[in-house]
Amino acid sequence: MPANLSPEFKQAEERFRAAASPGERLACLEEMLSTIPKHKGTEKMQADLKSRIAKLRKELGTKKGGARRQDWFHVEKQGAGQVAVFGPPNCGKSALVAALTGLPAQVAPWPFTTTAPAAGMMLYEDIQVQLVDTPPVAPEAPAWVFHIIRTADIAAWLIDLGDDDLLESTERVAGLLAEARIGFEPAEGIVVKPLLRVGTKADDSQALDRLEILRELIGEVEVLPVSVETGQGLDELKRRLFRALRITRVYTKRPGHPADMKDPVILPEGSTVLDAAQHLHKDIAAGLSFARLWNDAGYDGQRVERAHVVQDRDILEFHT
Ligand SMILES: Nc1nc2c(ncn2[C@@H]2O[C@H](COP(=O)(O)OP(=O)(O)O)[C@@H](O)[C@H]2O)c(=O)[nH]1
Ligand SMILES: [Mg+2]
Repeated sequence: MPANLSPEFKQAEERFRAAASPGERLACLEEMLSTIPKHKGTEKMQADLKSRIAKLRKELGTKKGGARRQDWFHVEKQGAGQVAVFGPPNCGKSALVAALTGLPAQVAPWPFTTTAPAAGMMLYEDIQVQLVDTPPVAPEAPAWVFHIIRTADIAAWLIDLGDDDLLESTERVAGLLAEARIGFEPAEGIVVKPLLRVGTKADDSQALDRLEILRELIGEVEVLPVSVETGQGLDELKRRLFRALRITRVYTKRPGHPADMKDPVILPEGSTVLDAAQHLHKDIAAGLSFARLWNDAGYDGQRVERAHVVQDRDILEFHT
């Protein structure tokens, strides 16, 4: 046996042994390959892993990815933004993602059903926001869970208000995030991520008491109680996720035509009229002299300059 196999590798190997389906075995083998130390002593093992992966892929009929080869656990961003939904085991991640997106919830518990992250689209008014369900943040979690959290636009930390041990489990999650150098306050060497804390299973009869107990640990930070059973908090959660994405929707119209209210241009907060034009077409931006603006805040076709900062739901008509 070559020395210096990482804990990540050993964990993936353990999961491989316990894996119940070929898909799971494939995911574990791929993780083993990505975590195996790359040196002479492991060359034979690497080759062996590669051939087992190739064989399994063939069996499963999965191709090796498109032109841009990505790690298998990476979730390509779709829609107006990506939210990583994470938390301890059984806190209600899959149930919440299912309730907000219609993605089927995996019923049996990790690690025997979920291998790769599952993503679904949440409709918010006229845009789609991508929610990524993840395996639990736990000591045996695969390292890529943190990759998902790091690369998402925002993170939703689920805290189980139905769990008597929520203090311990919340501290455990906090510790693992710190180890992965993910933080939610600016600090040295830390990836800072916009965060929403969500208290799940708010329908539990003791949910409010537990929320009080939780406050002693985390202070007066906001925790939004939600329940997929009663629907409590779900609309508010959608609104907060949208706000946390800090995007601006702009609708465009051509002179003499009604605005196209179906397909907004999605821009980062603080974008200008020129940014909106640029997003539509380089030529429109290049020839742009001004725009006319309509919105609920009182604009009714007035001229605005190229540097004018647009607001969510503005309607613009570009003039050259
Ligand atoms: N009472 C109640 N139970 C919930 C709620 N959300 C999830 N659960 C239950 O909690 C368990 C774990 O849910 P699941 O979504 O699989 O958790 P995950 O492991 O975090 O993905 C399941 O038995 C769910 O039915 C909720 O809002 N209220
Ligand atoms: Mg789950």
